[in-house]
Amino acid sequence: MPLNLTRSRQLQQRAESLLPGGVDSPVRAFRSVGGDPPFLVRAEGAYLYDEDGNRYLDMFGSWGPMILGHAFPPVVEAIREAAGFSASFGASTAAESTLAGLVQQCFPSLEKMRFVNSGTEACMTAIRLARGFTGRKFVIKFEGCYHGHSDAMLVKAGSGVATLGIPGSAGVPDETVMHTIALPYNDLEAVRQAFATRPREIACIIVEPVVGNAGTIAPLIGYLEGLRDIAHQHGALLILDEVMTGFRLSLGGAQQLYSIKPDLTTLGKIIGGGLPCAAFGGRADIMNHLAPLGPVYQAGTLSGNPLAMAAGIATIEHLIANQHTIYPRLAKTTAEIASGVAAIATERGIKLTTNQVGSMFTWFFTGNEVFDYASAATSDTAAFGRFHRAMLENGVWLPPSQFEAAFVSIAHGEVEVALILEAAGKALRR
Ligand code: HOZ
Repeated sequence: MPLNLTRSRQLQQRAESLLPGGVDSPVRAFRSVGGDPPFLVRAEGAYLYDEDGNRYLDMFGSWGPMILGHAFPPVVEAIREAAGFSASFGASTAAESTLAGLVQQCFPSLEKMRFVNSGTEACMTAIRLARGFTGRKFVIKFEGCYHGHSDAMLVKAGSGVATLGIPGSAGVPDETVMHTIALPYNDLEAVRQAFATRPREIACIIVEPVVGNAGTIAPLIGYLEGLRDIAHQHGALLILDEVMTGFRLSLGGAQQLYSIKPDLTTLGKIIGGGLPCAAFGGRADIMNHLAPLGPVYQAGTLSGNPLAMAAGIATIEHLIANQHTIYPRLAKTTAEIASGVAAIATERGIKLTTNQVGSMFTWFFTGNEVFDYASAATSDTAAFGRFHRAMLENGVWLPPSQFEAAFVSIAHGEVEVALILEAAGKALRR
């Protein structure tokens, strides 16, 4: 039965007259999966509710932040309390150091850090800092990895750029990306060659340690260690972009899971408990190059915003206190969902490759193993689009792109696993 989305369509018309594409971020427009997005009015736990009264099981978690589920009471309470004291000061507060202390407890490699408002800002500034610290210009990134929408990173990017099937972005002059080197993920030889071609010119390697923005792709054994070793042999820095993986794959993110100590790390999403917040940090000698201590400039009126700090503190305190139950449970629930649907596909002769790391996963509509962007791109995106639309009609909201990870929260349990398997049983057709 098609969903009744009458009010959503009215709201979309108004939105389209005021906002380009009716959205504030391109992938929300559902262009690559066909159909139009329901307009949401509230969410609780693992469920989203739209303006027409439809309910959906949330499998994208606001693109990652909602690890505790929606409207988690301690987070709601913390935001409420902070709001009563003012939404913004633009001056220092104790909460910034409280959150920084909690982050450092989880990520010991962040000897110092700075809070910003988005993953884009965190990555853009971490790269500027790496360039300022090393005095070098070139940056290595990987195809299908997405580090926000700063000019230098819009080269062979994942997320919405891959979703829309475009090479980069108009408005980015060639001169701005001439120092960005894009290489295939999981290929150390390509990295060695890049350093051999440009010895002493490469400032840093930035990588999603587990890719989420081309769909979920895990690093091959030894890959992350290899990146660190090659970078360090050549006097370059390793930046782990843990905007998605931080606090998600383990309390200490991918760097804890894979025992890799980067020079710099970027964090976002979960760190703000759903409010706009991100951070970058790492070695103190590098971070001390930031203004006002050093010559690398960065600033932000709303950085360290008190509401975002409060939501982040409440979220991370809960994760720390319950880490030994939360992370194993998340991985178990995710495995049940990911492999349960994969089994249905196999039974029906549908080619599906399932990649899962902790509570991130992707069903790629391909028979090939997916280990880099080129292999992810062998997916049948039209088949994914049909699956997405059918799942939505059956009450399950997947990320609206083949090239985005799905996320599970602590609000997902046995009932939700059963619900998604039932929906997939109806949606998966040859
Ligand atoms: N980093 C987010 C997921 N790839 C972006 C979400 C969006 O594009 O709206």
